[in-house]
Amino acid sequence: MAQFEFDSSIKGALPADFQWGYATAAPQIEGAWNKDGKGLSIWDTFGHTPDKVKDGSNADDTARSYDLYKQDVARMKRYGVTAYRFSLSWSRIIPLGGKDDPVNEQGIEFYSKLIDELIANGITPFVTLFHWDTPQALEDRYGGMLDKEKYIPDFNRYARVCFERLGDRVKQWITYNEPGVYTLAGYAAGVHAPARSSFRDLNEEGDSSTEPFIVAHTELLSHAYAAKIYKEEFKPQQKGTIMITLHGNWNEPWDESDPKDVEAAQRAQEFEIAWFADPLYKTGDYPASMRAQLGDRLPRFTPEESRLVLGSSEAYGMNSYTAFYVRHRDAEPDINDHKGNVEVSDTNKHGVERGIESDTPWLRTSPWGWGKLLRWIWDRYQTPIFITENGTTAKGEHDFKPKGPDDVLEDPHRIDFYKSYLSEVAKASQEGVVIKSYFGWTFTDNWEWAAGFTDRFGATWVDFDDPEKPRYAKRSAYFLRDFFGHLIKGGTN
Ligand code: PNW
Repeated sequence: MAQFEFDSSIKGALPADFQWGYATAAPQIEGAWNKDGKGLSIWDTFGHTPDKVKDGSNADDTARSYDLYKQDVARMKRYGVTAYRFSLSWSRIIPLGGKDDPVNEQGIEFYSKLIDELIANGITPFVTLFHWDTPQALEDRYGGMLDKEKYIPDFNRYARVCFERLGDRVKQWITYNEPGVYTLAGYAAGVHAPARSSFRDLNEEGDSSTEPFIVAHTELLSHAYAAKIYKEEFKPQQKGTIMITLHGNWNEPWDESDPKDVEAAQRAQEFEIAWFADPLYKTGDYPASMRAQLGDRLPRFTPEESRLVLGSSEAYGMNSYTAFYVRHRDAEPDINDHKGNVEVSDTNKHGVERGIESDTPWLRTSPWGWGKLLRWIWDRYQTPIFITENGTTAKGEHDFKPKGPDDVLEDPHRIDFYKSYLSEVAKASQEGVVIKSYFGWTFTDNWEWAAGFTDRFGATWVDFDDPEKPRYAKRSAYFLRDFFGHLIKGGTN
């Protein structure tokens, strides 16, 4: 008897070549922070700075996937995935990060073995070059991405090493993960590495009114150069695809009958998503709404840069989690505003909640917004979408006491989340929105950046108190396996 019940109207809604699995990031799962020649990243520094991480933890061990990758791949196979998205640690591959610095062969060796293990188990690797862990040496030398002239050649060289050494087997490359979250959390709010902002109670240095836009510009340009290198020097033989992954939640008008709120919601959408996506997929330039508010604080593309960026990403990598209500503000925008001068709230004018709570304050289950977002992206950019992250935490998962190695954690909140969001993916796909992949965030519980171990996003529960970091399945892992067996054409359910 089937364990879960599925809606027959969406059976076979996704194409037979649809890829699905889980996404992870090196600093959140690998551990081995100083093992086998790895250099420091800005997240090692951040974790070792007192009072930066909520529970006082650091990225030294995390889930120890560096040591446990074989059992992890075997577990993924049991979960039925067809693909796995993970990131490379730049400072594991080039410990000092720079274009003239030595390559660490042991770092290459680790990723090479992981890739071989995946392929041997029939799992397609999707590889992200950069998931927020800038080499600390580059931050120290010239301020990392604040200096695009020095940074771009270093990133190009790193990308080239990865294509050269791993591109014979990796056919799906992602340059950056969420350039927007990297710059907003690290340079506007100052709550992520490299911990810069205008707020002197929190950070010693930084300028929230300018640096986020400078760093974003560096990310777009360095992405585009790396994509050009891939397409010109590697793609002809290796025949892979290269893209970037953008973050973005859905912004819904607080009062849908007020044209100012409708406009504010669209503006919020542009500040969050079109900031990166318009230069990449639509115009080669930043949205007019951003230029109007930010003026010269927003960098300008030269005509050559604009041509380089537009069309550089071969697909739309999409990370999204939730939705918010937004209301216009009558006051002038704050100098440190990066949201488009809006007020964000959990309820709309009629008191309707944006969704039920998870264990993470910003994240509510809002499938209604996710469905709208899929169509907004498709309508505006007309580019095939690879969903590269989506998922949730659930309350109460810190108290799980496994009764044995095969005990399964019941996580109905996460199952409901995945069921509702994937039903929207299926419906959008039936309508003609081109969606090629789905990666749940995330495979195992991990180190959730500044939240430390307090946010459990995994489909697998990890006992972080045990130095061996044993893993236990959550029920949602089996739900996803069975649901994809229903949704993908020719599947078993
Ligand atoms: C993503 N938001 O970050 C990252 O890619 C992951 O590394 C991270 O663990 C995961 O989502 C869960 O947080 C985001 O506030 C952080 O909307 C914040 C937001 C979105 C994505």
